[in-house]
Amino acid sequence: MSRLVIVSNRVTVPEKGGAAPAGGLAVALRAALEERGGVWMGWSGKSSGVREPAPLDIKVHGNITYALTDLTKTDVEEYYHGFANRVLWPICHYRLDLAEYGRKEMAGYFRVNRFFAQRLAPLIEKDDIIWVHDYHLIPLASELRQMGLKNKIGFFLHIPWPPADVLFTMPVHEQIMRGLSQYDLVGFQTVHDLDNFGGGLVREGIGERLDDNKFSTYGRTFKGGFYSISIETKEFAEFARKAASNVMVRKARQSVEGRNLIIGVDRLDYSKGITQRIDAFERFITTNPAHQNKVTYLQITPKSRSEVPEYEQMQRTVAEQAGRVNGAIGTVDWVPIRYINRSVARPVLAGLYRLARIGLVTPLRDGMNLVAKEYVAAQDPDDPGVLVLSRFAGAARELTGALLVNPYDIEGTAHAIARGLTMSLEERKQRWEKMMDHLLKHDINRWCDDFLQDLARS
Ligand code: ADQ
Repeated sequence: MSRLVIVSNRVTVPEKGGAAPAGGLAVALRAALEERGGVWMGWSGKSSGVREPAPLDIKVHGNITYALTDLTKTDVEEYYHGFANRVLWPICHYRLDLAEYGRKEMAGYFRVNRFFAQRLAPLIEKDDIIWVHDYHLIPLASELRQMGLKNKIGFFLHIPWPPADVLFTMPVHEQIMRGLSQYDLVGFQTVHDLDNFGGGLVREGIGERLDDNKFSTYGRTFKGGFYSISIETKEFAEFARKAASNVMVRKARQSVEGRNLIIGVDRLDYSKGITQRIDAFERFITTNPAHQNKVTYLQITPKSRSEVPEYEQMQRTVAEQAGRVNGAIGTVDWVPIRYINRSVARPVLAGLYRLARIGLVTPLRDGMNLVAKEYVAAQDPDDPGVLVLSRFAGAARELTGALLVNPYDIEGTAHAIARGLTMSLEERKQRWEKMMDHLLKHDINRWCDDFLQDLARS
């Protein structure tokens, strides 16, 4: 079996003493690396003012070598905050209005990708398979090919891929498409993203879609595919089952005694539809007064990307909105919305999901959305809750037992909340079982194996 080299913007290096890492993705990628032996390379998260960066920080754990590089402050500003998070992220989430094109940032993005390639190349052996993750590193293969590398290189995009009309508003769209053509396998979350990619190529006359999801463009033929990312279903269900004895979960349960809990869990990001969701909750209460004082909506939202102005603005907007709604519909003995800006340990999160009668997952656009899958996995099989899910999350294509909503339709989402709270046990079980069966068969390990098998065959 070939050695595996994974490259992603950030790397989760295990803590000293082997403490469990945060998410299922890190566990699965590490398992794949352990099995084959290999390297995981990425940015250390540190930045310095000097032009000449320190040598790679190498850490070896068992079969895995972690290789971390620092970046300069300018690199981080241009490549990460500038192009990745202020151009590619909004464009891929269909938010043309938020994209900020700056030549400096675009050049910084390509420069840092070249720098990554220069640092990575000496670590690569002839038969290694290379797996690059996400929108930060699209041009990496192209840089590696220019350095003469012939290895198999695969790419997986964790976020949506937009249709041509949206993508081509980006001044450097052609370099981005050309960058993707240098991989042997380009993986998307859903068939919809894959079709957007293929459609864009054909419509602009820069490539052809051949049989079996092969594409031919810029003098190369490569394979496309869709691989819906998932979670460590069994382990997460086990966390949730055991969480009943956790102190924080017990406290949470006592504090909502006699009320139904609705839960929302998202990074603070405009793509997650949090403001629309709060509006929908308010509408639900004002149009269903019988539920007043009978529900608590818990929104757990750690801050993210605060250096980007749109995110900083959003922190204020959501906090003000939650306060306004609590003021408008709350009573002396009832705070309708509990809004928390912190991360929660994974086992506690599993326990909170299980307490909630409704999981409210309503992104305006999302590559997949793992919260939806975690909510399902955490439910009590004898008394499962209801998932209210945006039809614009990749997960909606698989989680067909959810109540699907259009998150822009505030009344429709309010109606789904009401329907979820009054759904019979029989219907809840039937919907949940269908989703849980699917998640047990399609877990994160299967996602990882499917991608790597196709890459090896490509
Ligand atoms: P994200 O946009 O970060 O991921 P998501 O898929 O929901 O979105 O993953 C978030 C993860 O963070 C979940 O595992 C969740 O449990 C965790 N999380 C969120 N809030 C938390 C909190 N307060 N405390 C602890 N944990 C918290 C991107 C894409 C998604 C895609 C993933 C994986 O935007 O569409 O599903 O990558 O490919």
